[in-house]
Amino acid sequence: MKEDITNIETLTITDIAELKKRSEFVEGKYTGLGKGKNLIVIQVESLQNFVIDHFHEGQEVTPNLNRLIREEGSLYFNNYYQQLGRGNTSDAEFVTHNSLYPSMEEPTYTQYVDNTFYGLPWILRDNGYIAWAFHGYKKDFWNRDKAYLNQGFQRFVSEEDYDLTETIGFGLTDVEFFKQSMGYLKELDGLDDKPFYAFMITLTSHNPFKMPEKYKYLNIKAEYEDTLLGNYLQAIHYTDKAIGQFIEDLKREGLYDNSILVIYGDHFAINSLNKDDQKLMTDYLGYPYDLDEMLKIPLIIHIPSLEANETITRIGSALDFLPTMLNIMGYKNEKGLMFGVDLINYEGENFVAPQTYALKGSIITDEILLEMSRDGIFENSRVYNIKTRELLNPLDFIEKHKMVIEEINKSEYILKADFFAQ
Ligand code: GP9
Repeated sequence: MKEDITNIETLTITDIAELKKRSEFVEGKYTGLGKGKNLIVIQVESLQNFVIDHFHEGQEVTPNLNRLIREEGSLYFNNYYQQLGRGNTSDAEFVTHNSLYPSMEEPTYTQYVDNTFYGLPWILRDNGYIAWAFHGYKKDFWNRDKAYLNQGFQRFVSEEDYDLTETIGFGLTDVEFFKQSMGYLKELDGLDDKPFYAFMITLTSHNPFKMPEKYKYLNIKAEYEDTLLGNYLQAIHYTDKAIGQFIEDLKREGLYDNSILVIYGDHFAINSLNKDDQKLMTDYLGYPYDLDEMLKIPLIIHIPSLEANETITRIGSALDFLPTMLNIMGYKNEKGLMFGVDLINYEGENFVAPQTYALKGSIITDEILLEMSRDGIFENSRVYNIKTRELLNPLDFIEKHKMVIEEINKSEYILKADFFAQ
């Protein structure tokens, strides 16, 4: 069966009412714990979930992230997936902030640069915050400088604002990025008597993950020396160290206890669709390195006033970030529509609908992974039980597949129609 999965012409009144209902604020667990506090969100380049609590030859790969996860006040989402379109890292930002699917035609920040949005920066601003973005690379990369205006950022601290005292790969090292950003955070702190939202994007752990000798802190097992995996472990360990130093600096400057700190990965580092890398990873991890493991990124939220520590296993993706954060921050989304759910309080079945590295119509739930066939014929899709890896009949999941396509099409209509401008 070859099907028409193209765009829809309009949203019905019922569709809009249903989306509005879904986007309504519902009080629940942890609601409002972040109200009035600063929010610092760090989007980490290529941070995959498998490195969390992972040891290589007895060495802890991400000791600082692990410590943060174990700390009182931390929520760790260990079943959380990337959601990208053509704009890679920039789409990770877009989906995270807006709870809309990204465009699959062009990077969303380019194609819809002039659209009206009501994502996290705007909602926080409407509630008295100042919102700045930070990234140690060229401001026009991914069209960020232009797109950030309608995303709601009031200032973009980019490469031209930092001293390029030390660079690796693309640009400014993460250690320098965090060190120099602290000056701007101090400027932001209390500015106009307002709390702040700081969105920080790291860079050093970017593919091909080649670190200078002096920053190769791990002893890599001989067989992984100079492989993509060996290089990645070195790079992500370096970034973890930089984050650890930043957390210490936040404490020293008195910002830690008055800020919600969020850390998540933008997207995968090692591609499971490359057969050699898949085999290398499967042998290394001792379990199948398939799409589900590849697309999983960690999400960590630290709330200073929370006297609890929790690992949240409910499935979710970057699409769910905004409703989840709005619950914690205690602010309503009064003007926008969201396709994600609050991962802390939502009780229904959630799903992830990847469109990169799997075709539109693919779906991951807590139980199954349906991967659409490249020939577009539904019967040729691969479906398996996510726990046992047992192969299942795709026809038993056709309703889920249709639902996912509908969701993506509705979201795409919102972008194409510039819906929030109406
Ligand atoms: C550059 C950085 C990398 O600004 O965001 O983007 P990517 O190549 O990973 O999409």
